[in-house]
Amino acid sequence: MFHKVLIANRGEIAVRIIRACKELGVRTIAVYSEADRDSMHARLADEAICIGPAPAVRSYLNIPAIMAAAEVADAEAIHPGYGFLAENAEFAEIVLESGYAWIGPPPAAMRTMGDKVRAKQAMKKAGVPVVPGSDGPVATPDEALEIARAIGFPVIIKAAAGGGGRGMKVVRSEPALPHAVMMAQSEAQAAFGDGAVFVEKFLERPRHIEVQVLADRHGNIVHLFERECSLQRNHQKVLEEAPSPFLDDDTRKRLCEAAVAAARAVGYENAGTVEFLVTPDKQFYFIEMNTRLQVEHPITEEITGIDLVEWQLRVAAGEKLPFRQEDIAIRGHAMECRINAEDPFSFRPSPGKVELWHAPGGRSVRVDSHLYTGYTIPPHYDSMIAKVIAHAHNREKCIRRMQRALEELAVLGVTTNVELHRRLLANPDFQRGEFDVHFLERWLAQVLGHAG
Ligand code: MV4
Repeated sequence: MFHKVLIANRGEIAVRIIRACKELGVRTIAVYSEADRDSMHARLADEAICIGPAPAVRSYLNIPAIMAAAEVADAEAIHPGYGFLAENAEFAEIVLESGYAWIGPPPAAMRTMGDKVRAKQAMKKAGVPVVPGSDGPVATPDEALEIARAIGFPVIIKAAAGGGGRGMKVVRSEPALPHAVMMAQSEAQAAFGDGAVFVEKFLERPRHIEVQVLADRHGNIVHLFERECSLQRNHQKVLEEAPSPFLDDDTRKRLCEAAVAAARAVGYENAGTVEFLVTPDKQFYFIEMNTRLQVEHPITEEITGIDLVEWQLRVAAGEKLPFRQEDIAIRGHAMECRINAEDPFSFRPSPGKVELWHAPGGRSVRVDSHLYTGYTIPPHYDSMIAKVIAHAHNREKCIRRMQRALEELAVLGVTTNVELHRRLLANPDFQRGEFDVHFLERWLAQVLGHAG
């Protein structure tokens, strides 16, 4: 195992990784921006190095500053967490070429999956179902029209360099297509420096279900079952659960096996997530792979009993996975509520001083957070301040446990979205497990419509 790991991140995920390192007897190096001098991650690590001013481009995205910190502190390996540089293949290459271990997948796998067109082609070749559409990028509106006529409207135009919902356009009729293609191309060029776009059938009312995979350097790849991530707003997940209340055992098995095939096709190593859209008739289609640890990884840890960050470190150090697929089972149900410092209905960020922080506790309640009473939430980064995770024998008990946990939670001084979670947990459609990727926004429009 490594002796010393640098964590190139902040907030709750830096704290989560530091905790895993400590439990493995690994020394930790935190990096922090000038806005994060008093942050929990800088305090908990064995060493902490300031890497620049508050704006992320000058600190958490500043590759030379992070590499200098690794050199000065004599790091052996670098864990990128999520966001920031986590899916930057160039950063991973620099880390490896500088002689450090990269606690993440091979850069080549990151590159393939980062290009949504190449990813889709690789998946098709591997026999993983993909959404019908163009086989590669479409060069002209006429080419897009030909494909759209063949697959039928509605279609969706996506940027090859996009992902996570960025750079998408839904087109419902023929006359609207040429303009949408040109707009999508110029927007993709401006946003990503790559104007390539592709066309696929727009699936109505799908669910977003993703599969956690874990792979070592010796060719062993396992899945850790799925997470139901349909409850999102503006492509930001709000509440996630595992397993999905929608899947039957047969669909689950085929979905999870497809995820392992996806990982194998790109030579994947470390932890990763394969995202699928699942239609109301339970057809599933690969959409993208996230080549990093995800925010919602704890719900998978709760239902499988496997510590994902521990295994990220172990496989990056060359260890073999000691469990086979048959050894991994789903135990009960888990849910995560993302607690953000924001107005619950306008969603405007609410940074500032936390006058009181009281985390819930008790049986099978986990809180992953970097907050403490007296901490000032800086305005420069994302607004997530805590993840409340509940685990129980079944979904109904899990909802009750989460409701109980949120009743205990107290945050004073800043506005949070806790009330949104309370209302969502009480919603009959949610309680029956009946929702798709558009549910939350539809419901919010309804709730806000009545309020206004
Ligand atoms: C789609 C889709 C329907 N059909 N692709 C959004 C995030 C990214 N990972 C993929 N996304 C979608 N891809 C096809 N072929 C629906 C979504 C989608 C969505 C689309 C429009 C508005 C809101 C959405 C919320 C979640 C997913």
